[in-house]
Amino acid sequence: MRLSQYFIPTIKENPSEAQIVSHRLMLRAGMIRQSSAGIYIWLPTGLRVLNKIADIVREEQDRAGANELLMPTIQPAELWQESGRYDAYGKEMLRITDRHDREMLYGPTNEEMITDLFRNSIKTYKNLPLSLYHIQWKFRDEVRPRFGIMRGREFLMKDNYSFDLDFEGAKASYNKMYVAYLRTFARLGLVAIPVRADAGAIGGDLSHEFQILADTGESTLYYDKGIESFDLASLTGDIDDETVAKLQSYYAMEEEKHDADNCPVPVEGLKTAKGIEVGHIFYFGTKYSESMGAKVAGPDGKEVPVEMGSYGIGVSRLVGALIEANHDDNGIIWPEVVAPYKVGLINLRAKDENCTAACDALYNKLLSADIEVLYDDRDAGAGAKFADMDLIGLPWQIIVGPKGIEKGILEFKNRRSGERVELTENELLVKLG
Ligand code: P5A
Repeated sequence: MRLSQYFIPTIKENPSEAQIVSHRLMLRAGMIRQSSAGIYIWLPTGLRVLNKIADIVREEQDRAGANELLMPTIQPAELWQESGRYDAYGKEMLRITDRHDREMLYGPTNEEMITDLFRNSIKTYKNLPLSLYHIQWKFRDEVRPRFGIMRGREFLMKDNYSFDLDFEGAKASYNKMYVAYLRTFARLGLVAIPVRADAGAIGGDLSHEFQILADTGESTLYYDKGIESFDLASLTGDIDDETVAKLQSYYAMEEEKHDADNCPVPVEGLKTAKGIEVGHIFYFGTKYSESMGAKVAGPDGKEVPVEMGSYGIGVSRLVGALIEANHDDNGIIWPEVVAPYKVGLINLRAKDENCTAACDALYNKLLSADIEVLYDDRDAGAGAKFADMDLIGLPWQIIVGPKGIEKGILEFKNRRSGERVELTENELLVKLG
């Protein structure tokens, strides 16, 4: 993409409404714009990152044997009246009436709708276990939307739902998702600590939150130092049951549930930190299947309510969490796997015909090699171009000026380390390939 044609309204000054660094940088780097409180427009750069995160989430869901489908954002109130949550959900639910005066709502989550789909489609244990998910916008009328997309009212969630015949099956499905989550966050280069959690409004018996450590996090955590020996950011390979059991045996709890007097870990073995909740998984048994009559016939022919779990990842929140974990004073530093483009090409002298011809040729070569490149072809000063490129945070920069062209070399900069090396074009293409 040529910057001269790209819609990326960057901002020089710090926006006064932004309290945390990720919100500030997302506004400054032209990734999002607020439409109304807690509701955002995703601009091209923000959308590219959002889609890349969603792709990684999707790959790990598919690897775990889950089926992707897409449920609507608007749901009928009846389903929620059946489960008993229509009143319980309170003001956080955005309620809508259609032209026939039917009560509808903008879905804050999809347990009811998926249970309805299940009861209309599956009748026997022979079709189990079953795992269904979608990546869809949700709406929760949060009391205090804040920190940009981190706590939005409209946000993108991956939500998965598992169906099993019995508790053992449900536990296995739960652990499968637990592993998928470890892998997903590790692929994003994040340390996400699985924390034992209250099931809250979703209801249930077993639940973990996945928390990214960050000073700006909204939760305070207490956890066994031993967890650090797991190298969570590298857990991308096969993760066996033993590792899962070991990790789950470690103490990790949110402040509200942490009881210092009865904590199994001595104070010196305990760490405390702030966290951002990027995922939350629940086993809740027959809570919805019972109230909504989702039953399957078991091997003995007897009908039983199906055992369920639900598993959420805050896809849009992850954009903010990734920036909290990857930035410096100059801007964002994208990990390669989610970077909006892999490399930025800076033409230092757009008015110079030779320089522009060389940059254009290199740009085309990069495109032919399928390397995602953002080309700063604008007629602007070098300082402004460097500042913008650092702010946007692409992992690599190629800096091309008339002097280098004479010598047949290009400058290649690593955004994270700041290291600059001089390379020939071939060397550079090999490095990026
Ligand atoms: C699990 C999937 C659920 O809704 N039902 C379906 C269960 N869980 S949850 O914890 O309430 O939400 C899952 C994840 O969504 C993100 N999230 C948000 N992101 C941005 N803004 C919000 N207002 C918001 N609320 C929830 C979190 O990452 C959470 O873990």
